[in-house]
Amino acid sequence: MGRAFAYVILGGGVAAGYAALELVRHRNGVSPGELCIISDEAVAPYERPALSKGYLLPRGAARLPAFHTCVGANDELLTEQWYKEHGIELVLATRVISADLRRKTLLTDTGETISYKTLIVATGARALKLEEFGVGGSHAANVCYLRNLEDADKMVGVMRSCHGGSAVVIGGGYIGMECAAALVAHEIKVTMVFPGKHCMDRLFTPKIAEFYEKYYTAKGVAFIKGTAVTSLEVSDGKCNCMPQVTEAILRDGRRLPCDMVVVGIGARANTGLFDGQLATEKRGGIKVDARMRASDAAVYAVGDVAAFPVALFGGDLRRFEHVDCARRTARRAASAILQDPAASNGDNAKEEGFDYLPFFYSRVFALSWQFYGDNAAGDAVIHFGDFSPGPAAPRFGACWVGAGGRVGGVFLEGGTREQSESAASAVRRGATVAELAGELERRGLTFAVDP
Ligand code: FAD
Ligand code: NAD
Ligand code: ISD
Repeated sequence: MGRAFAYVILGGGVAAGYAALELVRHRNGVSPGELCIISDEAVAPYERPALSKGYLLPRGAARLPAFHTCVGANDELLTEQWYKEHGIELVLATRVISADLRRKTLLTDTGETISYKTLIVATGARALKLEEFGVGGSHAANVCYLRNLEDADKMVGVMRSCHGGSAVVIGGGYIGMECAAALVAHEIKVTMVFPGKHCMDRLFTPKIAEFYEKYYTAKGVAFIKGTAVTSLEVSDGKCNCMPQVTEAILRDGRRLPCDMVVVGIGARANTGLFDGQLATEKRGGIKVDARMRASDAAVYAVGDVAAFPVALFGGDLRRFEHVDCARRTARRAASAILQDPAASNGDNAKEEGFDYLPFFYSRVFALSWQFYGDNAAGDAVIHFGDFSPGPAAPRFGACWVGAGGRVGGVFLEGGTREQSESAASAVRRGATVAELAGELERRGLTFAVDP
């Protein structure tokens, strides 16, 4: 059996929702029956960031339908009903198991062949498993990953059963930091273990990390850095119980008894369906041009899975695992597919890349940070503001200095909307550090260069 569509979006996450809305809203639009979304998740696209924040709260937690896309961008809430009303075929709880780009067909795990004229690949990324690092135990009832709603439901259940107990968090990145905050809110004692010298080592400087580690320590979180969990002690699941982890064992032999484990050890782009069919980037994304078009002209890739040329970085190929990028690349591909002249990004789009300013953020406890630009820019980082752990509402930041003393990247903790706008604008226009300092000072953030 088979069905045919003009447009198929493969994947039903953030990028899928934003692409669908853009396709519907575009002045050339899509007609009912033309668009299909295939997702192995059981629900319509939603704002994934909610899973590690509002969803995990002990009280007043966020639940669907409140965080379907595109509410994260203060836009319309796309419920299943919305897809129905717009004649969009939402094929849920269905996994695509193979893709034949020559025939323009996708085969699903229900045995259906779905064909397309244009395919948007929005398969996102998957959480790396402990087993990929030689550690067993992911199957245990109290080991939690966090990528989708099912994972989040499991984590909520496990946290509720561990109130007053202890957790080991493996990994000191985004998932580790955000989940540790949620565990503290559930009154669970947390020990974080990761191999780096400090938390969030892909982005934070040691000085920024020191602030957050002190803040977490004051909340009762313990850090064990520069080492790894080499095995998990798993009970054998007697009496019809599921196996449970009882201890995490570190490389140096230390044993950490625990009631639950949360794992956040990185993600990999889901590109496997296209191995040998699409050009890929060496760090794992599907290579696309400034219009998000892949090496096969009928295929576009968006979100976590896409490595695209960034105009701001002279056309360097980059792949980001962040929601703002998913939203913008999705809209970009949708406009390009329907040939909106505005999507051409100017005459030099092909050469210079997509006009995109990288933006990352996180919210934990009462803290909230944003980052704009490139933290690989230049060598020098200037820290400013008050890094002492004392103030209830800390306000500080860091500026990565790029070529010619220009602002390459800016980090702000506790920044106001105006300060964030100054930061974003400084990176975008390549302002000097002095210009940024002046602007932030005028907007109430003292920019004192470190001694
Ligand atoms: P996804 O949203 O992951 O969607 C991919 C979809 O494709 C999923 O529905 C998946 O099930 C489906 N799929 C994959 N393969 C197949 C297949 N073969 N067949 C059918 N369906 C398939 N970013 C931020 O900037 N800020 C945050 O605060 C933030 N918080 C996050 C919190 C969590 C818990 C996680 C996991 C990520 C967070 N991110 C955050 C990252 C952000 O959510 C991702 O960058 C974004 O979701 C990427 O969108 P996407 O559509 O590319 O991928
Ligand atoms: P990450 O790359 O942010 O962090 C991985 C962490 O695991 C690092 O601290 C790393 O040192 C550590 N690590 C690597 N191998 C390890 C090992 N064998 N043992 C112990 N630690 C190990 O990845 P993540 O935190 O798992 O996040 C997964 C995805 O979710 C990413 O795409 C991320 O961007 C996304 N996410 C983003 C946000 C946000 O932007 N606020 C929030 C949550 C999740
Ligand atoms: O997607 C990301 C992310 O989370 C970062 O910290 O890109 C950056 C790079 O890893 C560093 O610029």
